[in-house]
Amino acid sequence: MSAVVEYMNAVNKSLSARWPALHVVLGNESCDLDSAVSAIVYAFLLHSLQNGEEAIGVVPVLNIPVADYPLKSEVTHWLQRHGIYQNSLLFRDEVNLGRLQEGGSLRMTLVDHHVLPPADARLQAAVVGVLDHRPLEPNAPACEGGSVIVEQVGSCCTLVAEQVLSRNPALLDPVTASLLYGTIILDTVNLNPAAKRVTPKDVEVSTQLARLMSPPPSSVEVFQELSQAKANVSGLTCDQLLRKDVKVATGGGLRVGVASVPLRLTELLARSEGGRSLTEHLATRSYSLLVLLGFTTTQETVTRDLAVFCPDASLRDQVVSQLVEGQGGVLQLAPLEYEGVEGCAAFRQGNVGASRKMVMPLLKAWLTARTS
Ligand SMILES: [Mn+2]
Repeated sequence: MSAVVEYMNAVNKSLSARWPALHVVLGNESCDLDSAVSAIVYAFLLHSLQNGEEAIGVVPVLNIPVADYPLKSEVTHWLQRHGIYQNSLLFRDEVNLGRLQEGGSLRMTLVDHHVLPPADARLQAAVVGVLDHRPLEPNAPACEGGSVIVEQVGSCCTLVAEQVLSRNPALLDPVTASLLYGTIILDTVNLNPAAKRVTPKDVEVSTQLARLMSPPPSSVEVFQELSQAKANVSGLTCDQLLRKDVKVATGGGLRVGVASVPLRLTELLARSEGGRSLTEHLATRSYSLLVLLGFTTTQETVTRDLAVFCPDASLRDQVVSQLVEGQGGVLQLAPLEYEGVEGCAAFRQGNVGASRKMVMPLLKAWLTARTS
């Protein structure tokens, strides 16, 4: 068994053994593949560098509630493929960081971000290290005496790999190397300069990692496998699909959920139990209405659909006419034939270039106009 898998299997045990103190390595709240793999491998490195007398457990924490883990389909896929299963992972709602900190028994290293969100600001005092690949924010809190490594490269995993290579290269067995390698390939769109993510260091480090794997990986295949896993929503329920990628617009006393789903909307609505899951979703999230944006892409074609779900007919008609007519009918909406769901108006969107970035301003303009 790979050492990184053994380490991860021990993570839960180390917690249940009640370490007097914890050193948590925390990724950002999107919990994308970069955050998850960076947290795991960097925690593994820090753990390996401790001397035996120090009674502190170093553990990676995935910065989402455990219930959201199935939504991160490329993360679940890549970790499972390397022998790391959900039961050896620690999620944000499974460990009380606030209480640990109050007891003075928390240290934190932030990976793939370097500023805690406002809700976590009180944890700042516990931060002893940062490893991030985005430009340093001007208002970033100083981490005095801590280990701060911030460098703009395509993937935080490039920086993690560089640290492992220089501080404890023996950790890089084929499994650990592959975990990092795949993440760098996904983040840099297969090291493609046209995508404007990749830097010379990403290329250099991923080449070094590839040498540690046998047979040598095909970066094209790795990229395809991870992109497909990311788009794979076959196992998700309607409710999970609606939570996967959602933005909220508010105004005029209304709260509008705008959910993007990688499916034809006819397929989503078919999974909605005749609209029951939409009604429940509206209630649990306190939305006044839901706008659903469906999209599919193949090599040749892109499809986009749009639907407005709102039990209140007059409100629904208002938002529908705004979306149909707004900005000279830019979205090119035409009614969609489908098995009806009550309270739902669905359209095929002729303008397939118009993503949520174009829909949101239309909605916001409508919400603002309601206020005045
Ligand atoms: Mn990242």
